[in-house]
Amino acid sequence: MTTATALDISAIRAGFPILGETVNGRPLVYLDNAATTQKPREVIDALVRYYETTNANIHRGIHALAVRATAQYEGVRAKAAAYIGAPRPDDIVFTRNATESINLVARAWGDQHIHAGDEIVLTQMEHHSNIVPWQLLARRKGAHLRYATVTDDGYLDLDQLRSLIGPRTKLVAVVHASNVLGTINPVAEIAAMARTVGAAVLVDGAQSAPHLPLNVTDLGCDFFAFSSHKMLGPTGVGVLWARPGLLDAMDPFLGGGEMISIVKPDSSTWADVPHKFEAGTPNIADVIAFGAALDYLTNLGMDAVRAHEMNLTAYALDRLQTVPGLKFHGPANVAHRSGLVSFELDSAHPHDVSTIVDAYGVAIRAGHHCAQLLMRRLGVPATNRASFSIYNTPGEIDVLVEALNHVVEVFSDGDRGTTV
Ligand code: C6P
Repeated sequence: MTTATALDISAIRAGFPILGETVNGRPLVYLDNAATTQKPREVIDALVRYYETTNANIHRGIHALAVRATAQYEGVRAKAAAYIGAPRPDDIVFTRNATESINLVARAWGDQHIHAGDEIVLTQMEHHSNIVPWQLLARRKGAHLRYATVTDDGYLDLDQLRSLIGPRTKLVAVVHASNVLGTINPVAEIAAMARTVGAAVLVDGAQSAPHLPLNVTDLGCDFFAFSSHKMLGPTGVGVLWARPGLLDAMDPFLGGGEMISIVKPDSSTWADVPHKFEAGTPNIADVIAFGAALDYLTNLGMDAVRAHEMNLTAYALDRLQTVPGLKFHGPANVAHRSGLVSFELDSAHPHDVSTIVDAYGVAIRAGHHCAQLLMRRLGVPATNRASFSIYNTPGEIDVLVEALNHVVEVFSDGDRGTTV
């Protein structure tokens, strides 16, 4: 393990109230951060402060609280833009989650631009959120889906991907960091391939926005989708960024209050972007608390976050290999992977593994991780997954390894039935 880390992990941990919890009589070891992260005091306080001092509907009232709430909400739009290196806050739309952001594009952009016979290129490592909306669109339009394959060592096969992109390709939709393999895909290179045929590029950033320094302009994509709850913020807030000009040209996704300019009996005109895409009262409180999460990560510095999580991943890969019968998935090179490790034990089903390590206070995920195409490619029904955040420590990985060794003991013939 490399030692350089700029983060003061003890101080960070002290600011996450939930990390003081015990589970099954043991200190909580929370290693399910790819599912959702825990929240720092700053985010929890921002949520409470909003309801105690500010609560009002936004963009509607001219009273003081409405003005205050509107300013705070719109301030987060600017913070979200800055966080991903986007030039204009108005290209940020708040949604409920990354899933809704992708569905918004499939409806509002896809219905306009995808026609019968067109092709949408996806990859075998996509989360269902970046597959099913395109299946629905393809079915509506008579379009076709093409899948880039994954190599045995956990990378996208870029030559095969290139061979899929042709004159019929209208969209390439790709995950930035896989939620199963951890693989960080070369999005800028893929976007350049798409450009050669004039195809649009959507990046699912749900697992990269929490972990990597980002610049959407450098990535060269048209759409970038991510979720607040995976990056220390509250649930119920997603972000869609679109390249300047794209949102203006798109039809609305949902209709209702606040997204209109003029309503007549048979037709309406739309508000300017981004409000055209935020129908109804949005999730004001959680967006404002998401602003505190963005401040928190920005203050830590995403280079330091990335360095810490790379160290943890390198340590985890090293230590997990000492567990008898354990196989992990994804690239061996930590520079190409984000902060998670999926693995299986040859002696036990992932759900049993997860249950037994829970007795040690360790939270890991078991299942197909909403990536059934990838499970099929890996030839497994499910995996276990340990995923890291800024507050995790090598000592916590040691507890996981101790618990996994116990699983191996429990499922080995001589020692069946051992309890924790
Ligand atoms: N992955 C996981 O445990 P939502 O649910 O909309 O916030 O995020 C969806 C999503 C999209 N893309 C990727 C790559 C993801 O990992 C996720 C969410 C969680 O892996 C829940 S299945």
